[in-house]
Amino acid sequence: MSAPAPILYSFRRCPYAMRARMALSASGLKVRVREIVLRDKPAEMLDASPKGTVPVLVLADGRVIDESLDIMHWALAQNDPEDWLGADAEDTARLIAQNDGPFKRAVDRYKYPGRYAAGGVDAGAHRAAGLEILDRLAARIAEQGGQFFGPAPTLADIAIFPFVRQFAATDPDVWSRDAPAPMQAWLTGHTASARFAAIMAKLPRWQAGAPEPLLA
Ligand SMILES: N[C@@H](CCC(=O)N[C@@H](CS)C(=O)NCC(=O)O)C(=O)O
Repeated sequence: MSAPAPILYSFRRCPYAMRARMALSASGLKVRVREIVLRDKPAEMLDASPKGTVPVLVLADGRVIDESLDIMHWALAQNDPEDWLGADAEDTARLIAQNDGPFKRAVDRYKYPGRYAAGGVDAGAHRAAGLEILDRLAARIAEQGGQFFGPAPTLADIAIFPFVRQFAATDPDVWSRDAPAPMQAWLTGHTASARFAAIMAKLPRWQAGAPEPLLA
């Protein structure tokens, strides 16, 4: 008998969980999804990973992978039919670090200025900081022919687009007016993909004993 499929604790709208689901889906591996809500995390998830962030992948042998990038690498190391790991690793890591650091910081403060500092922060300044990063990425995309490393997506594109989507959704009018055209086209390509639609399917909240749908 084959080992049971790994379990993914996930939250549909979390950009880190999205990128993990994208890589797991691309790898074609079977994964059982437990959709959680952040304000009421299941004890089973916290037992596996006490730090309490999604995504968390629990393997059949009990190993736990609780960082989204590690989940992406784990999945693609087993099966990478679209060669997402084919791009330069150092450059990939640099792009992702910029995203997960300064860009994510700008997105959070642009989107929720009231959550940071008493009296809030200046959303416009953080929007501008985000757009500055996007301008540089857009130049790269234009030069490379559509994605960060040539015409086909690689790990960096997939790891980053869920965060750019969040930035864009904060104010769609600003996005269509101010975001560089290559970036708009890049984002639309990713969010309009069949795989993205599949990994964004709405799932009922998991509770102990409830069925675990397989990731599409
Ligand atoms: N570095 C982590 C970050 C994951 C993360 O921060 N996820 C958020 C949701 S988008 C979370 O679970 N936050 C905990 C909470 O809100 O309680 C990763 O890449 O997996």
